[in-house]
Formats: sequence, C-alpha cells, structure tokens
Amino acid sequence: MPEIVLHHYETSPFAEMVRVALGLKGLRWRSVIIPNMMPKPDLVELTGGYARTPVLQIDAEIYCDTAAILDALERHQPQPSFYPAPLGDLHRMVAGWTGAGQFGAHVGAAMRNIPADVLGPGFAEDRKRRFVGFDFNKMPLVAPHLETQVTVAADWLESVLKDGRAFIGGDTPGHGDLGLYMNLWFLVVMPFAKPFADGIFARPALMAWFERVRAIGHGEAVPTSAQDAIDIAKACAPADISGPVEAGQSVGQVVRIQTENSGDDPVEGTLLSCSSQGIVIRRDSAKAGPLNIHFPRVGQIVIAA
Ligand SMILES: N[C@@H](CCC(=O)N[C@@H](CS)C(=O)NCC(=O)O)C(=O)O
Repeated sequence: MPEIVLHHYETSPFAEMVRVALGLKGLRWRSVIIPNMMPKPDLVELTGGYARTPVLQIDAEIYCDTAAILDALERHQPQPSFYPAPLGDLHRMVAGWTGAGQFGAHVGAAMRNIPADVLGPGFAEDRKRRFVGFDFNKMPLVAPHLETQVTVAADWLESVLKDGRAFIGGDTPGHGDLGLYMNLWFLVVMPFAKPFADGIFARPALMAWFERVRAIGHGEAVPTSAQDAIDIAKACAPADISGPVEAGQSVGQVVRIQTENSGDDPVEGTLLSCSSQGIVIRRDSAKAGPLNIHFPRVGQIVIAA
C-alpha cells in the first residue's frame, strides 16, 4: 500500500482543506507536523524549496499546492469524487477563487486583532517576506475592507444554499465546498474576530452547510516524524513519467518552478511533464534520493534554467 503523508500544521486553512479531503475519501494517512514559518529544513529536503503549507507525499511523489494534492488524491482513490456532476471542474474554479484574494481577506478579518505576543517573534516578518503585498502592520488599515470581501462571499454562499441543497453542487460535496469551508473554518478557529465571525455565521443555510462539511472529518491520521517521512521516500522509487510537455519545452531539460507572488526559493529539477494537468519535475534529495515533485499548472512559472 502506498504511504500517504501530509506535511502540515494545525492552524493552516489550506491544510484543513486537505484534511477534510482525506476525510471525504475515508483515507488513513500519516501526519507530519511542520513549522508554521521558515526555516523548514525537513520539508525543503523533500520539495527542493517549496515551503507553503500543506505538502502531500505519496511514497516518493511530492505534491506542492492543494490543487496538485487534490488531483493526486483523486487519482489515488477516485470515489467519492472531488469533482461531482453537475459542477465538475467548476469546483476547481470556485476553489481557485477561495484560495486567492478570498483567502487573504479571511485571514485578515480573522487575525486583525491578534496580539503581537500570540503571533510570536518573526512571524509577521516571515509572512511579509514570503507573501508579496502582505503586511501585518497594515492590517488595521485594510481589515475593514477585507471584512467587506468576506461578507460578500458569505452572502453569495447563503444565496446559493438557500434553495435547500446540501452542498454547492447538490447532494455531494466537492473541491469548491472544501475551499469555501477552509476560509470560514479559519474565522472559527481564530478567537480574535468572534463578533465578526458570529455575524457571518448568522446566515442559517451557510451555518448548516458548514456543519455538514465539518462532519466529514479528517479520516484517520497517524502521527509520524519528519525523519520517517524522508525514510519512506528513500525506500521508494519515483514513478516513470515522460511527457507531455508544452511547445518549446523538452523532457529532461533543467527547469526552475517558481510559485507566483511567493518569496520562497524556486524548485530546480529536470522536466518530466508540463500541461494543463500539472507539472512534474525530477530532483535528487541528499537524504531522500530521487523524487518527483508535482505542481499544478495554474499559479506556477516554469523557467528554463
Ligand atoms: N496555493 C497554495 C497556498 C498555500 C498557502 O499559502 N498556505 C499558507 C498556510 S494556510 C502558507 O503556506 N503559509 C506560510 C507557511 O505555512 O509557511 C495551496 O493551494 O496550497
């Protein structure tokens, strides 16, 4: 049986999306807790530089970004699908929206009153350096605007759900539900915005839907050390993948993958495939051996090295 390992930390909304995705598939998985800011030496040993949260590992395959992670889980276990009809791939579009400006808006609304000592030393600087345009010091100024963005999303969700459907696409949940859920979940777990969160959750259809998604749970998590995760990767050979690639690219060329709007290092490796289905590169880790590193195509810049 392939080993599924999630590298994450408790308070990450994107990690919560994947934990619920693992629950939806009813999977048993290994849980490696990573630091919530740099440095992350054990994680970067596997990814080659990508340091966002979460990262999924299946044996010697490393999946960066929730879009690649959900695709990997969908291939690993197709049912129940994250992309049920009638929305299908529209779920990806909804999740893409929740993971972009809406993510920042919910984080800002949830953390606007967080005391500096709770944030911890170095955290604000880490986020400023690694998230282009993000600055905790500007939060008091921008938070009122961010709250309006959260309110619009909540109004739209309430309007979609008020015909009585269980999930945004009907009877079964999908990727879009999980994206909407992760942002609202962050408002709930951060205790610093309670009056605002209470106002958002005063929408009855949204509240009932939120509880339905929460009830999916996280599957079965088995605590695992970072060293064990590295050992799992080392014991496995990465899959043979060869193409397709985009015009002007060739399999085997050295490339760097840079995440848009990120201050983290690009990941260098040899190109195995690159298409709308995603990007795969091969790299050698000193401790884990050869690895395939997977990215979604959306949001990643491929640079010929
Ligand atoms: N597009 C990425 C975004 C991931 C992301 O920004 N995660 C946040 C945590 S929720 C993060 O990486 N924060 C910095 C860190 O954990 O070091 C995805 O879908 O996975």
